[in-house]
Formats: sequence, structure tokens, C-alpha cells
Amino acid sequence: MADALVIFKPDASYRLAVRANLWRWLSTEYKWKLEALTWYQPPKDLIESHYDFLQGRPFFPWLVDFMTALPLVVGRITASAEALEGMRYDLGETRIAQARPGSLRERFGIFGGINCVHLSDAPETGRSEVERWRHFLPLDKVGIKLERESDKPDHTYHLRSLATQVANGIHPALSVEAMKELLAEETDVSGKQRHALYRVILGALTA
Ligand code: DAT
Ligand code: MG
Repeated sequence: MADALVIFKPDASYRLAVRANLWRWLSTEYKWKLEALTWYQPPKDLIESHYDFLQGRPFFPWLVDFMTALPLVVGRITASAEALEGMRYDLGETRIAQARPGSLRERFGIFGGINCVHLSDAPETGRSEVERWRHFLPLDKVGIKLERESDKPDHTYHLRSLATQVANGIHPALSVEAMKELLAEETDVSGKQRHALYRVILGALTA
């Protein structure tokens, strides 16, 4: 059994129907055990080192903003190498356009790297990621409970269609406004946090 780090990225932490769906998956503890869960807003230096292998890629500044703009649901699981591989299979491929039909990322991801969940990809990465994150937060208990159902709508496929329009410069202003309206219906955050959510989602379309 090895540790692995799990993070609900901002799209999954704040789009409530998506969060409920992902929680229903994670909380089955099918072949894995949830050891810790909390809200935590990672600082920039933590995310830069967590994703150091992506430094220099064009989307890296967006990725750092995406992962630091808001508090996120962060947890630790323990799982065998085989179980972790199964969880990664459940997740699907990294980029949404490539994600396997029926996988969590295909069902709930919006575009590109807006792909809902981080999960360590192997026992070795899990061990080192958990060690790194533990310098910042304890990851020692399941301190929050997420809801299994949400009254909010899930607009994933409509958002994905509009995101593709924005990325291709097709009615970009109208598409951006429509995306904001849909995101507002999906979430319960307001004010600065809602604007941060808009920024990190829309930022991916031009990164
Ligand atoms: P994964 O999250 O599937 O383990 P990764 O570790 O290779 O993928 O990359 C980390 C994150 O960086 C990924 O979840 C989203 C972003 N990312 C990686 N490659 C990308 C790309 N080509 N375009 C946009 N975002 C990307
Ligand atoms: Mg990875």
C-alpha cells in the first residue's frame, strides 16, 4: 500500500454537481482507502514544485494560476499499485479531447487541462507528492464531508462546446458570456471567488 495525493481541481471543487459525482466515486473506497480530506489553498511555490516537470510549457502559468486561485479539496489515499492504476483508468486521459468515453474526465472535464482531478500516477510519485504536500498541511484525517447529490445543474457538455468556440475564436465574446452564465448556475460561490473561477476556466482556453 502506498500513499497517493488526490485533488479536486477548481472545476471539481466548485461545480457542485461535478463535485458530488466525483465524491460518490472517491467515497466508494473501492480498493483504496481515503485517509485525509480537507480544504486547502496551495501557495504558488508548492504548485510550481508539484508540477516542476511542466515548467516552460506554454500552459504552465495558467496551470499555476488554476491550482492556486482558490481553496481546493485536497486529500490522501492509500492504495496498492494496481488499485492506483485502476483509479487512474477511471479518471481517463489528461487532456479532455483525448479522454476515454465514460471516464470521469470525459464526463466532467471542460477543455484541455481543465480535467477535474489530480491523482498521483504511481506509488513512487504518490510517495514523493504526499511528502512534499505534508510540509504544508497535515493530511492526517478526513476532516470534511462532501455532499453526494447537488441541486445544481451539470452543464459540462454545453460548457465544452462553448469552450471549443472560444478557443477557436468563434463568437468568442458571446461564448465567454454564455460560459459565465452556465458556471454561475453550477456553483454557489460568489464575488471574488466566482470571478477567480471564471478566470481560471477561461484562462485555459487561450493558454
Ligand atoms: P495528469 O493530470 O493526467 O497526471 P500530467 O501530470 O501530465 O497529467 O499533467 C499535469 C496537469 O498539467 C494536467 O492535469 C493538466 C496540465 N496539462 C498537462 N499537459 C497539458 C497540455 N498538453 N495542455 C494543457 N494542459 C496540460
Ligand atoms: Mg500527473
